[in-house]
Amino acid sequence: MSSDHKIKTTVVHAGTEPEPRTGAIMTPIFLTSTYVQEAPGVHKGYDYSRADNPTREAHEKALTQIERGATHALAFASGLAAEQAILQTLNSGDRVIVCDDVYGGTGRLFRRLFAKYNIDFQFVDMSDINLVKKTATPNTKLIWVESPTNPTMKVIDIGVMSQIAKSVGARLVVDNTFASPIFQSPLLMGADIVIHSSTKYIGGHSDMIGGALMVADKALFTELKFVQFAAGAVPSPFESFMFLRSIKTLGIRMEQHAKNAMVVAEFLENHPKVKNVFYPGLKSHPQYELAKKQMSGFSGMLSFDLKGDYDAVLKFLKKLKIFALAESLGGVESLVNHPEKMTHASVPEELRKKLGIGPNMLRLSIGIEDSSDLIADLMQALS
Ligand code: P1T
Repeated sequence: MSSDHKIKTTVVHAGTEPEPRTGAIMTPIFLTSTYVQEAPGVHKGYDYSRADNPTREAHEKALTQIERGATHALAFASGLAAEQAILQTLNSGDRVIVCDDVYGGTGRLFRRLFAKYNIDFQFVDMSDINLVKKTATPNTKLIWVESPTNPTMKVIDIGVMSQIAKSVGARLVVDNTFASPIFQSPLLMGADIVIHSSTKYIGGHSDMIGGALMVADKALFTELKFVQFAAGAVPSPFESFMFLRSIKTLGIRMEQHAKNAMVVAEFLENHPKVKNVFYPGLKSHPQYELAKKQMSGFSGMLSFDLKGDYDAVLKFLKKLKIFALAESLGGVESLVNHPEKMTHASVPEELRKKLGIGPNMLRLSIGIEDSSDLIADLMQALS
């Protein structure tokens, strides 16, 4: 697929070519673990499916094509498996600077698992650029950014983080899950590795778990491909097929998610029972100008604080009819999540308080339904 096409065209055709034997327009699901060899080591390019599988190959080709600036991509069994592969390139004693409000599971992976191997994770507020500059040293091997962040929707300046990373010889990792490849292209802003929880917008239908890494450098790809092969956290061919199918509608889905989210954010901002709304597309967002500069759309995620006590929050959740109370995001259906008790329960309490993730905060993943129905549902639940 040529990179000259518009993204909505690219996603429809990404990774897929008619199958040579039959002309099948969709890539077949190659459910095979191994491949017959003519002589030892003489084969058609495939020897074992943990290393290579034609359906996964098409999936990875599609991932390369949809993330602008990417030359290579790798698919993993989950977003966290993809993150783990990056960490497995580090050595004991290395340092990682992480934005302080990463997804709870990412923080847990760092604090509870990889800290055991003497990797030093420094969680900092990355909206304070000087603090990041002061924290970066030649021992810093990765600067790890999520933007917008989960769930407080902070927007981090990717270009500036790239300059800081370069100044100390570190790699810049950007978790692009919330923006999706449609609305933000970190590799074009100096990131070395983009990560996605494909479970979210790339999959888009709340029916699969998956992860992706995209890079613009062959040597870095080779290093990560070795980890993928040696550690083995690969998706199954069936899931690769499903992701290929999902990617085709990513463009139109994201357009609708973002349109609906803007309507919902404006509705909530003007509602007397709502205290704060966190959505990068609102002029009241502290980094609205930065969001406008580095994103081409504001995506479908927002958070807000409800006025009143925790009982009021529980009552509101019970009354919702369209929004389902569930973890995860990025599917076609609208979801509501309580970060403090659900997705971010593993974040240390003190940090959660500092970030403002309290009992009254709710996070919405805005789906692709008709926005008037979403507003009506929120309105009746708030009444
Ligand atoms: O769940 P998994 O596919 O392993 O992806 C982890 C992950 C990574 N990065 C971000 C920004 C994420 O939001 C997630 C997963 N998040 C949720 C399950 C959630 O509800 O926030």
